[in-house]
Amino acid sequence: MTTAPTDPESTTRLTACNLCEAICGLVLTIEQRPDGPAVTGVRGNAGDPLSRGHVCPKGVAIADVQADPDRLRTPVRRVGRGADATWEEISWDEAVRLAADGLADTQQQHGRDAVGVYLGNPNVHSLGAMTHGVRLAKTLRTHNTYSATSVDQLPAQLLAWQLYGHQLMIPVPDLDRTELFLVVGANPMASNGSLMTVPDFPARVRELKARGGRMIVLDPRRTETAAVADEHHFVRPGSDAAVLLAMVHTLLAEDLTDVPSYVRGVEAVRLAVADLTPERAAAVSGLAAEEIRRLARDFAAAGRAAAYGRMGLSTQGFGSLGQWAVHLLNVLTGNLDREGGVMFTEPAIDVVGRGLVGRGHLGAWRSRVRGLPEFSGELPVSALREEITTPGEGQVRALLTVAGNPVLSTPDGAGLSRALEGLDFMVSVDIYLNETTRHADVVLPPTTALERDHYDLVFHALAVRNTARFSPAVLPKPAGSRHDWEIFRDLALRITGRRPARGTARLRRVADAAVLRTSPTRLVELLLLAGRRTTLRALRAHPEGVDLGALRPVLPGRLQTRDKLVHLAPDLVLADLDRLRRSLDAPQAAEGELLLIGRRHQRTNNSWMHNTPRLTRGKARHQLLVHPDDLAAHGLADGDRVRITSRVGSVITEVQATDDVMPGVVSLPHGYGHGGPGNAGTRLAHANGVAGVSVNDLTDPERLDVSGNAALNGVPVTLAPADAHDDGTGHDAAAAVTEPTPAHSSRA
Ligand SMILES: Nc1nc2c(c(=O)[nH]1)N[C@H]1C(S)=C(S)[C@@H](COP(=O)(O)OP(=O)(O)OC[C@H]3O[C@@H](n4cnc5c(=O)[nH]c(N)nc54)[C@H](O)[C@@H]3O)O[C@H]1N2
Ligand SMILES: Nc1nc2c(c(=O)[nH]1)N[C@H]1C(S)=C(S)[C@@H](COP(=O)(O)OP(=O)(O)OC[C@H]3O[C@@H](n4cnc5c(=O)[nH]c(N)nc54)[C@H](O)[C@@H]3O)O[C@H]1N2
Ligand code: SF4
Ligand SMILES: [Mo]
Repeated sequence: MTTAPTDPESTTRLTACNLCEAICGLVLTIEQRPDGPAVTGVRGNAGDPLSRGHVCPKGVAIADVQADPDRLRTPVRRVGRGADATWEEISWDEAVRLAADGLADTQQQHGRDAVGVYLGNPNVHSLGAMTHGVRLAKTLRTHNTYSATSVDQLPAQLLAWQLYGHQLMIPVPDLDRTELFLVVGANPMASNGSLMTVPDFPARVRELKARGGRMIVLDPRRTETAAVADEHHFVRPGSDAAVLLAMVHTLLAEDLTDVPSYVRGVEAVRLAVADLTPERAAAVSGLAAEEIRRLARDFAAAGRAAAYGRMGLSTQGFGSLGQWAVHLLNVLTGNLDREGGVMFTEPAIDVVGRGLVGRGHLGAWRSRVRGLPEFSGELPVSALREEITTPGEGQVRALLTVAGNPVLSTPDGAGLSRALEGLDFMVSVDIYLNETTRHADVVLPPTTALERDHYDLVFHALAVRNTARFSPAVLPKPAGSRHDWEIFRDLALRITGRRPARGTARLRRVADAAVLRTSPTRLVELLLLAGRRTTLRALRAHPEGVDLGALRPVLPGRLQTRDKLVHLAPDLVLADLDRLRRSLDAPQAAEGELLLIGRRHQRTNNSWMHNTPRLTRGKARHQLLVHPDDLAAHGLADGDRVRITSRVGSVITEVQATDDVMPGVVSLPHGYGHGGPGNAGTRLAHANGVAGVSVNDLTDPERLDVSGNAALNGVPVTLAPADAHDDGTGHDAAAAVTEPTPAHSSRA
């Protein structure tokens, strides 16, 4: 839609924000300038049926990313290494040749697994990455495929597959109709929701309260979400599974259940949680046994209740058991597939029902060094470093990263950074030079989100309401640029073109090439036709989005299990209960240790929007939050510099005193630790003094959930005043090269 505003040189265009899972509709003001079009205004679109006008500071900063002079617009090749590296602009043809041949040569010489792939978070927010990037990764046919999934929502996918038969069949809280919203380890007031697309969470919570509903938050920190909740309870990091299973224990003991006929396994659950009493949970969590019982009774009595657990519940030592317990609470109280409970979406493009994404599989192969199982084609990213540094057949010698910054976002990032130095070859598809991509031999930057068409294949499928929206590119494709899907196409075609193929393999290659050459927009058009809910033509006529209605009960019909039953007691989680029982008897932290957790802020986006003027201004937010009692016990005061040490590493930063964290718990934000040579993409964070340190220089690749997900939260650390020799960069040179001491494997 183009309107004619008063200024003839400026137009407004509708688009969608692809920065987080809220997928807000935006109204952009675009001015024609001598050097090309510029985004001069970003507003929320009140006409969007899902986001209803919401926009946040990150969404506004999308204009900064577009205008950023440090953003890559041309492929670059690295000359030299480390601090001496320089970057040379090269042509697209040369970049594609260099990248594809480097990967293909490595596979030819050392086998397929010698190339590793890491797919970062923005892939799920790009249509072209979903339609074509995934194909490129498959083309490489390597077992060494990794993604941000295993530092994020892996337990949620694993449990969805086990219970409902498909890894993306994840029930969404029916927030607009629930009466009791139980939030465990999530901070949607800052994150805008995750695995729950709820644009304008603040307004939706106000509506929940206005209709007499309640929100209850369990979190070791009094977060922005806790601050607006009716109840907030501190829980010790990593103790949620014990608390939630004790709630399940109470439901079963007091006969507060209402289980649908298509559910199997209730008796196995009863047996499994028989000894997991509120008293035992109280001892490890800090939440009183009577409170745990009351929470269970309130949840059962609410009629319409939704339990929801996110990052803080997934990325800890018992992530899968915690997610399982959340499902149990919903299913046992009859809140699965109930209005106001947790429900499944019916998106216009049904990635689940149409099998566009596979159901899931586990353990089809294992990582070479540690023997960790794959899930749905991916190995846990906590294993990536050792797969690069451990010699032998199948060693990763070349790496492709796409839209990811694992040096800042995965455990022992500093160690991974050193490992990347040792690769024979590395390619990154990314719009910035940063802590990860600066190690690449060649970086291929795609067009920006505003320069390409978008249809959200993932987040409509996780939204609190069924809607569909197609956003045509709002800015012209710059001359000589390439869309991400074109980069994936060109790399894939060149890599396969070098492999000999005869007979059926040859036919398959021709068919694959035809799909690779089809644009994402055309694929969306075909998928919409097949889904029969709406058409691309209808969506083009309504760029604000089309409402397809509130969520509806769809079970058991929509279950993806072969027998159309919900399997409530999978062996996988039952087998992990003994580990939980052992943890109930052992202290989580040794004498003098504190438990480290992460956090997000409304004005940051993982590791990568730290070069926008809008988001790097103002108060610093990178400090370590510490309870005043713990500060006093360490002889520290607010604002002091402190050395934080874990098994894996050591960093130095300032402390901030606050009783918003529970005693014994400290918090560092994730996605910080910028600066250093070659990181043009985070230059401003450094310049403005808000670079901070990386929490993932402290997190431990040995601490895993049973799913293989990293236990990023609840990391034991010690604090000490930083002495005069500390260099102040936050990256202590001596600590960085110290080899880690052996893991306390019992603790993870
Ligand atoms: N300790 C700790 N660690 C965490 C977390 C935590 O809470 N605590 N959170 C975890 C979570 S939830 C996640 S999702 C991960 C994120 O981990 P990653 O996905 O590895 O990291 P991001 O910071 O999202 O980096 C995104 C990269 O994509 C690039 N990029 C941005 N837009 C585009 C684009 O359009 N195309 C391309 N090709 N590239 C683009 C950016 O420049 C950046 O390099 O971090 C995880 N790590
Ligand atoms: N502004 C902003 N929004 C974002 C992002 C961002 O970087 N910035 N990232 C996006 C991404 S990729 C994701 S995955 C989502 C994540 O969305 P959320 O999960 O809502 O976000 P987090 O802030 O990571 O919330 C995790 C919470 O868990 C708590 N926690 C930590 N350990 C434990 C524990 O052991 N038990 C319990 N009960 N709680 C614990 C933390 O204190 C924190 O409040 O946010 C998305 N939205
Ligand atoms: S909440 Fe903010 S970052 Fe997320 S989609 Fe909306 S505007 Fe974008
Ligand atoms: Mo994430």
